[in-house]
Amino acid sequence: METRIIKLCIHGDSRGKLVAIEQLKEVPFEIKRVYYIFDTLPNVRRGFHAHKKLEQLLVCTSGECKILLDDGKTRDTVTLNKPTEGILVSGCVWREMFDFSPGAVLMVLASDYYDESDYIRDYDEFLKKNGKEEYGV
Ligand code: T46
Repeated sequence: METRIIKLCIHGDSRGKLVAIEQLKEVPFEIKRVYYIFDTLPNVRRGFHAHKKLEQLLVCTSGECKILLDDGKTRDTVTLNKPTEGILVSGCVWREMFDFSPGAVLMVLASDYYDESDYIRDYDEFLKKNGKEEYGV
């Protein structure tokens, strides 16, 4: 699975805390796009796709949410609930986001501009591309 947790450094003083993320430093790619997901209801599940090339760092800057990551062979669920920790997702990994707490904000730094042709939104197509057999999902 081409994913890993990235710990982000806190610059704190008596006024509060600050986290900085720079391209090719905390993230191993050039940042072309930033988006964030908020006001997602607790019973909503989003995502349901993989990317062909895009690399992303996902940080839950406020509240909590869960991310299911599936490379066609193994499935992991990661809980994001710290503004100082993100999950780096590279390679063709199926993702679903769910269990958003009230007020959760999921910020995503992406290596490229939005491009619908980079999405694989069909799970069978994803498994075929990864050369894996479906395994009872
Ligand atoms: C991902 C997960 C973590 C844009 O117009 N520009 C954008 O940059 C993005 C990300 C989305 N959109 C439009 C496309 C749809 O009409 O916003 C709408 C919602 O997008 P989507 O259904 O793809 O959202 P999620 O939450 O299922 O997935 C998003 C990202 O699309 C995806 O790359 O990895 O968050």
